[in-house]
Amino acid sequence: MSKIAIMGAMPEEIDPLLAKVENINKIEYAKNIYYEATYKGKDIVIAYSKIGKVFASLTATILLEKFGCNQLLFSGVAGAISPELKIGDLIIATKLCQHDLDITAFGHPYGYVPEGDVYISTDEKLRDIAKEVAQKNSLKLKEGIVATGDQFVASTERKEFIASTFKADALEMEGASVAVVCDALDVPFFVLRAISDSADGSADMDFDEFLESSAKISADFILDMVEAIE
Ligand code: 4EZ
Repeated sequence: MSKIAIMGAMPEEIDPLLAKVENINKIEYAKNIYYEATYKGKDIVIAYSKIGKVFASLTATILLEKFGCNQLLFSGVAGAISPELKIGDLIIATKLCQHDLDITAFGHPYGYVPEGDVYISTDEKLRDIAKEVAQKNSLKLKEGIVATGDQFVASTERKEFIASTFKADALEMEGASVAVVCDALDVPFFVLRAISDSADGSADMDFDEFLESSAKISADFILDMVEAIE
């Protein structure tokens, strides 16, 4: 039986999920709250991790190892890099990287550590389901590279570095760490983000203005995907 983990980083990213799911059972564990629930007859577990790679890997690990989830969907907001992406637009990650991982002093590429990979790919079947959902609802959905780091990017310089170094289309602060966990445990995973800002000088103000509305766009899409998952 499938048990689907749905993760966000912030309360605002999971609240629109909690508003629509049924049979919620709240469990406190490891200084966080996990919500077992059902949606259209499917078992899910929802949690927000808190912001950043460390909290996100902790939560992802618990969702898989303690709650036994056998697939993981991340829902949230992101800063746009690709000029195609406007506020409210959806992007699914083909692969993710850590833009702040840097042992280049030893001649290694950015984002790389020995025995790791610069990029980790998301599950192709889940991406296909996302494309079906987008088509059915006549929604625009971009596929691209998502770069993750423990920084809220609010400068064109940093944004350009991430764009040119990783060919990234969007950036956020959790995706690649969740990817590391799911890849290590061989669990199919998927990352969806709706754009809240453009990671530039006005990113902080845009983020505050659009966090809630963009988070809801992502969450509503994720629930349509849950329905479409076999
Ligand atoms: C992190 N999330 C932002 C959390 C910011 C402030 C209280 C997504 C995100 C993001 N991350 C949206 N825009 C971003 C940006 N410009 N840089 C990094 O996943 C919390």
